[in-house]
Amino acid sequence: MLSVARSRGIETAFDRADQMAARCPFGSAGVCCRSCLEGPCRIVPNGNGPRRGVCGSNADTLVARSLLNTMIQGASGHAEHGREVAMALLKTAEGKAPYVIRDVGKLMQVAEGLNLEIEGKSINEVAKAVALTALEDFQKHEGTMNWIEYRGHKKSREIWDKLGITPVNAHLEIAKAVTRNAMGGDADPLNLLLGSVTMGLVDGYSGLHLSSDLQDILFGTPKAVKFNYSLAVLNEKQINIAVHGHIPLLSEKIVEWARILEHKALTVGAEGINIVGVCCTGNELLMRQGVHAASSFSSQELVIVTGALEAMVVDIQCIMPGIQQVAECFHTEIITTMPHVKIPGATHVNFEPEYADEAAREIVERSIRNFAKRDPIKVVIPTGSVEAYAGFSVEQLCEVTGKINEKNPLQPLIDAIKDGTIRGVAALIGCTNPREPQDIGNVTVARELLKNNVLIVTTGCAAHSLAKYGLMNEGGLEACGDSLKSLLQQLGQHAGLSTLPPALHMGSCVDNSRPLDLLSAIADELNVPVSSLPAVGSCPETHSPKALTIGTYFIAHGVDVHVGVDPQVSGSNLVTRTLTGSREDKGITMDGLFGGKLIVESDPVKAAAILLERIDMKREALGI
Ligand code: CUV
Repeated sequence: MLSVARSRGIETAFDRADQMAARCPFGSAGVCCRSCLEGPCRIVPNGNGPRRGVCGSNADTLVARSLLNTMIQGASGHAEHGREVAMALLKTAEGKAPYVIRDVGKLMQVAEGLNLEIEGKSINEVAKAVALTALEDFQKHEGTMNWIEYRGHKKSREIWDKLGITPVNAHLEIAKAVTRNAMGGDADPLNLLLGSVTMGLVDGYSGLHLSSDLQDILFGTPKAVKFNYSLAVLNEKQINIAVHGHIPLLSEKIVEWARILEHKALTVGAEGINIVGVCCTGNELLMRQGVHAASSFSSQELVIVTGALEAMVVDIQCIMPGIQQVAECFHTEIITTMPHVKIPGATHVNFEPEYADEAAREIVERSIRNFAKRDPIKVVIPTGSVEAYAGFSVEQLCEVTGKINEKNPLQPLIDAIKDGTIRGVAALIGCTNPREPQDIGNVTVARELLKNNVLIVTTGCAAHSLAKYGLMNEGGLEACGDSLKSLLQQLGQHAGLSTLPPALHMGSCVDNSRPLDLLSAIADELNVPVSSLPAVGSCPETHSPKALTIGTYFIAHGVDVHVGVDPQVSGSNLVTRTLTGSREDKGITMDGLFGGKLIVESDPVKAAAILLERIDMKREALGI
């Protein structure tokens, strides 16, 4: 599709990435600062030129501040996601929004986990109490975030409390981080790095855990489901609507309204309405509804280049403004839906949970009307989509393993880890990045680990890569080492499938709560901290600050995290050493504090080798 775009003179992110080839050395090293009007300052820590900014900040301070800045962005995005969903749950419980509670069991389980009274209460009363408890995590001024009390692993929590970095409420912590990062604020690089860890925890608990829990309550906890991946999921004969972004509140409704209005599609000569997913909104829908996925982040513009897309509906995050320029070459209508996320030239259909039905209906009707404007000569849809299985929530996994050990569903996994059938667990997460060859890093790390019997769980656009390259269906078993392969086959039979797929798709970026829930449960069974487990995270192709914040949340639990893209901290030896150093090294390191560290390696084969080494190191320390 890239060559189709180029042959038609349509510019995409891949072309712009080429034009941007020379990276700014100051920005890359994290040593430029635009925090005040004394600057902008850029310093040269090891060469000829100024070694401090006008205010006296040195490279360590600048690099730590610029990292914290990235973390603030990441944490804010996910916290806002959580808050939006909490508001939607509240309005649903109050009968003001047209959603229903699809998973009452999960609602009760979450309410109990939050120590809420459920005896004698109606579903809506419990849902309201859960929503208000969630919203407290953006309001309270003392104590600890409710979701950390509920979901945080006790042994990790002790470390955070001792360091004084446990968040009180998301908005308070974000405001504090912005303040400490401003000119004249915090200048201590180590203190700033601890501030980054707090952002990781804000992201993890007010963003990831809170969102996954509440979305499961509203839309159902994911179960094994089949979907197809690639641009070939667009259907030439149907009205195609792509849903893109992150929050599934509106897109769930669009799926509903597409079914209701299917008959209208026939009146304009289409054979039906086909919803396809892009990025994490796509992940949300495929996990719960089996909606086909068309594209990850990098190639989002190429969905439009097919010429067969009637509308691309976007909510928040990871939406390239470039989609509008591409859409103007076709009949595709870009529809923004959030008041704080608009694109010049795009149509805006405002979304509020109260008016979800009206918004979804308008969007589907607009798409139906756009079908008449499609130019058949411009339509190019690649062929050959890949079948994939997803929906592996912790609940779904335990349902499968519970068939082997009903009393203790995790035991079969723990036994497999202990006896080496599973050498370790890796969460393959994060994005694709137009500056990197798409999917190669994600797929290579996964294949290297699978070959070595590492169980892969995956989320986000990394999951798109693995689905596209066949690692979510039976054929992908050839990538696995022998012991992992037979375990997946054995478990699959209990799930009523011929095998579990090599890569277990756990959902969107906010669903990075799920791998951590799995690890926490295993750690509890073994009575060890999460940091003792032979588990790692890998983010080979990230572009997003959110992925770095998620990585930090993993590190705060003592899980090593690999990043394949330069995190822009090389301007400070102190910051680099603190993040990437080992516990045996001199000075303070993340590994020493939390038991997990950052691994920066752009070569995916080398990265996998390092991850295996760390897995083996943790196995040895555990005595398994
Ligand atoms: Ni949140 S953050 S590109 S869509 S995973 Fe995809 Fe996932 Fe990264 Fe964005």
